Amino acid sequence: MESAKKENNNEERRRRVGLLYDERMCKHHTPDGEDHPENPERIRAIWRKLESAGITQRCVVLNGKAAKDKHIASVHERNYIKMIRNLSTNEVDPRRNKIASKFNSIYLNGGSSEAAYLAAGSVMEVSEKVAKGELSSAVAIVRPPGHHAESNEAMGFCIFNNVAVAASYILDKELELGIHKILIVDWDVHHGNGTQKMFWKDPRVLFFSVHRFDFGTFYPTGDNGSYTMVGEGQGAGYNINVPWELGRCGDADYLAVWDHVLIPVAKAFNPDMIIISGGFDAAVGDPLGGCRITPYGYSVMMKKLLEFAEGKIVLALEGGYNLDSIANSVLACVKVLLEDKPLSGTLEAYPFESTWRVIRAVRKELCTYWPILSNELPKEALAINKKVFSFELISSSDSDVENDEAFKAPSESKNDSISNLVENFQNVIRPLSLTPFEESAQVKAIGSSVCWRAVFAKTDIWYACFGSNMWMPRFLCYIQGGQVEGMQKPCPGSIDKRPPEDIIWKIMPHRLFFGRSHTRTWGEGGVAFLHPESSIDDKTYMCLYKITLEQFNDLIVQENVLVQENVQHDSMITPFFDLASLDSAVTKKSIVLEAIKEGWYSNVVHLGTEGALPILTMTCSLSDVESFKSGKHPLSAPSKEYLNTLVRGLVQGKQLSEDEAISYINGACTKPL
Ligand code: Q9C
Ligand code: ZN
Repeated sequence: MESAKKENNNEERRRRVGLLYDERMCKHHTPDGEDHPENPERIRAIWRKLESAGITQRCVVLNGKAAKDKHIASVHERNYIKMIRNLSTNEVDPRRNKIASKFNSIYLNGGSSEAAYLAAGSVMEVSEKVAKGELSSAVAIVRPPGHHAESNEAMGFCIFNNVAVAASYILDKELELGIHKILIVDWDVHHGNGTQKMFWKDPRVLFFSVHRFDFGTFYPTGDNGSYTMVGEGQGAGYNINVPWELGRCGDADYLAVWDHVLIPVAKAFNPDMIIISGGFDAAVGDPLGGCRITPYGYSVMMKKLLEFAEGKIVLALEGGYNLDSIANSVLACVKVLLEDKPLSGTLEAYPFESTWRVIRAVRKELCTYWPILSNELPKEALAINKKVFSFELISSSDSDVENDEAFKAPSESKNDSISNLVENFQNVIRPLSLTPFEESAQVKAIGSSVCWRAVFAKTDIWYACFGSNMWMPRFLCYIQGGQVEGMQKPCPGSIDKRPPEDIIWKIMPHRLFFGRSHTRTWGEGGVAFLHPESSIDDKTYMCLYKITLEQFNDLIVQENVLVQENVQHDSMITPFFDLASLDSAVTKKSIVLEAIKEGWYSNVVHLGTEGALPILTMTCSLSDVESFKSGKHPLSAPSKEYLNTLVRGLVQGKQLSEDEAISYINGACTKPL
């Protein structure tokens, strides 16, 4: 009954959502058909997704419209506009290639000029309709993107700054449209350098950008994306940058920024309209961004913005290079604009420690302009974070966090390790400041359907290897997928394909030996094992990779050949090695994983810690060692291919010369166990 009433209500005040798409914007592509991440398939994929989800017929569909030079001229220089206008439409034109090569990360072809005018004009068009109230909100699926474009310079796949052109246009018609203040939210993974410059001194436009910064090394590089860049003159305080220190940021990080920076400032600024520079290259799966916002994350970010400016929101596409990710993310955003049903999904458990550091820095820098930012941040969030990161595993007894009754949703999972994990997290994590509408989602995320990957992606460990994985290209097969010289079959790789964050070498007091008659990867001959127990007489070279607990789980699966037989393996649902396993590995030094007892590398050994992170390796069980000793299983020297790989690892890792490496391995093969 309640829901029927709701539906009626929605029917009455159905929101008119504009959707702009125009195939002519696909005519901009690389001149020779070379692959490029910013390609026409991007907007086609989004459009197809919206069509097949039945969304287009529920929206007001609009065609593109070219911008006029006089409107572009409010943010771009006349000479630059002229040059873009006069780009030839010929299939081949060496002069055009020469122009493109003068810019950073720009290609041009015969369709580029038309597409650039359409992209800018289309964002103008939908913005005007939203400003007038003809549309409640709108999404402009445009390309080329715009936010890197500066007044006289194309860059970063952008030609005209579509969002800046539109915002200027709307404010120039201030008296007619009644829009006096515009909030631009740039959630593209890259800093919106162009937009920042164009409104640097303009208090009518509050420019907010959250982006990977990596201390100035991430594109577009340099200091412009720093949180110290707050605007100037009348515009001081109206430019807000949230620069991530590293990749891998996800829903929890973005929502923390929403809750503790953007939303409080938006309340104070009280915009008449919001334009989102909606890049989706911070989405999980994006090849350039390295972040992990889910479609649900985008929908929550969107929903929170919908509370402002009477819902007058324009979403303009910027970057985003994984076709599935961008299509699903845009779909999630449009659904929010249609307001047809409450959001559902799961949230990651907690933001990075560095996220809180950045939020603190931003708030401090801007609190003179936005006094609401002077308040202290909730302390407990930080304390909880530290605990998880330093691996002081928390049992219910030593938890210093008060129990939140609403938080104790019963676990639906019958699996023991999951229940343990849920229990651990219930004890260490409290919801962030939540508005009622997400509270249930957060409880659900941690209570009943833990997305272990999202959680484990935030937890680093050192994986120590002593075999072929010492050679980085071979190890990367487990992360990125593939097959290197000497391997007889490819690896599928991890779901999280990012390379290790750090690599170090250590020598450990454990016995290295070689056993088994053959392996599927290397053929005839033995492979390396490590005696799980230490003995000071032994010295083994170990290469340590800093990877996530998620990647470690995917590694365990592949090391034990559990994948190709069964693609949808249990490990997709349940991690083999969870925090409870880690707890026992640390206390017992080594733990044989029940679920993969039949594998040869099912024993995870805790070798110590490095920078507060545990060092873990994988080897056989103690009983396997006994079987090797008794001769029940053969001890056997490595195949030539396998030996080569080990030697390469040791040599390229600058541990030993080639000769030394060979005699090191031979020594380990010949010494009795
Ligand atoms: N070393 C947008 O997402 N990368 N632009 C160039 C050169 C350019 C991204 C790397 C990335 C531009 C709109
Ligand atoms: Zn981008």
